[in-house]
Amino acid sequence: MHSAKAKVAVKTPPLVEKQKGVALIMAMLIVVLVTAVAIEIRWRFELSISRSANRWAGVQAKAYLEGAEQLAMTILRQDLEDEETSKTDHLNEPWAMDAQPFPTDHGWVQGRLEDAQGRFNLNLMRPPDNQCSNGSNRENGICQNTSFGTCDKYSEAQLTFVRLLQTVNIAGPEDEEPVYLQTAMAEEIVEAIIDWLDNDSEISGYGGAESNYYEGLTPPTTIANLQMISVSELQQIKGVTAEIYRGLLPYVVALPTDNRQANGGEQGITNKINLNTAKAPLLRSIGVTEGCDMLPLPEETGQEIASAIAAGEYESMEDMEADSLIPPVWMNNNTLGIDKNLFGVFESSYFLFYGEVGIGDDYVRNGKSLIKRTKGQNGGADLQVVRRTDANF
Ligand SMILES: [Ca+2]
Ligand SMILES: [Ca+2]
Repeated sequence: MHSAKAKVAVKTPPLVEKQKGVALIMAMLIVVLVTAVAIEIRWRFELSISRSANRWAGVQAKAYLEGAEQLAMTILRQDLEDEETSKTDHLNEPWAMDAQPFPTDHGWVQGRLEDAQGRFNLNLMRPPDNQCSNGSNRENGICQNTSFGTCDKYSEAQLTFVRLLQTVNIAGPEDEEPVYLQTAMAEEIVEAIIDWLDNDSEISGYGGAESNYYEGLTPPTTIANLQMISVSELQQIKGVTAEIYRGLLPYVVALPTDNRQANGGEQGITNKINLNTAKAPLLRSIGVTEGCDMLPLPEETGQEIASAIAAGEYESMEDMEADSLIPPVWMNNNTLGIDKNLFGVFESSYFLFYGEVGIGDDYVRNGKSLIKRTKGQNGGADLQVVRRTDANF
C-alpha cells in the first residue's frame, strides 16, 4: 500500500503541471470567448442602434408620406366639391401645380399629382369578348370577319397604341440620333399585348404569343391572360425591349376597365382619356382620318394641339370644337374627327400621387399611390387609395 502511495506521489507533479497547462489554456480560451462575446455584443449594439435609427427614419418617413397623400386627397376632394373646379379637370387647376419641397422638423416632404387618365390605359387594348366595334366577330382578339383594310382588324384603342409606339424614342445608349419603331414592328407588339391580355390561348397575327412561347423562355414566365395590374408587365411581353419600355413609361398606365364588357364592349369603355391632360405623344396618336392611318400625326401637329389644349380648359366636346386654335387636321365638318369612345372626357377619376420624403441628411423615401375619385351620393367626393407601390402603375 505504502509503496503504491509513494508511487502515486511520485506521479503527482507531472499531473499538476498538466492541469496547470489545461488551466492556462482554459483561461486563454475564456479570454478569447469573452472578447468574442464583447465584440459580438458591441457589433449587435451598433447594429441595433443603426437599425433603430433606420427604423425611426422609416417610421417618420412613412408618417410624412401618409400625410402628403392625405393632403393630395384633400386637394382632389376640394376640386370635385367646389363648383368652380368640379366641371372639368385640366392642367391649370391647383391639383396639377408642381409643389416645392415643404420643410419638416426632420427634413422635407414633397408631393405632386398627375392625372392618370392623361396616359394611355394599356387595359383598353383587352378585346371585349368576341366582339368588334364594327359588330363583326372577333377571333383571337382580332376582328377577322371584315372586308375593310388592315386598320379595321384592330379596335380603336389597339390602333392608337400602334401609333403611340411609333412616337417613342427607342434609342439605346450607343445611338446618337433618336430611333423610332417601324409600323410593322409596332403592330407585332400590339398583337403580343392583345394575347397577354385576352383570356384565350389563340395566337394573334405574326407578333402574337401565348403560354407556349412564355413557358419556353429561360427562365419560363407565365402569361397573364388578364388585365394588367402594373405597366411593368410590359417588360415580359414578346417584342418589348428595355428601350421601348423606358420610352413608353411616361405615357402609359394600367387602370381597371371593369365596366367595359358589362356595358357592351367598346361603347362602355370607362376611364377614357382626358383630352385636357393627354400628353403630346398621345395626342399625336389619336385617329383623325376616316381611312386606315397607322402612323401618328407629325410632332409639330402634336405640339400645336398640346398648346391649344393647355390654354383651352375645356368642359365639353362642343367647347373644344369651338376653339379656333385646334388644328384643322383634328376637325371634320366642324366636329372633332376623333374617336369619342376612347377620348371623350374632360374630367378624371384616377390620379397618380408621387411623394418623396427626406429625413436627416441621407435618408430619402419615395411612395406612389393610385387614387380613385368619384362623386358620392350626397354630392360630395369619395376618395380611395386603390394601390400603393414603389414600382409603376
Ligand atoms: Ca377639376
Ligand atoms: Ca391570351
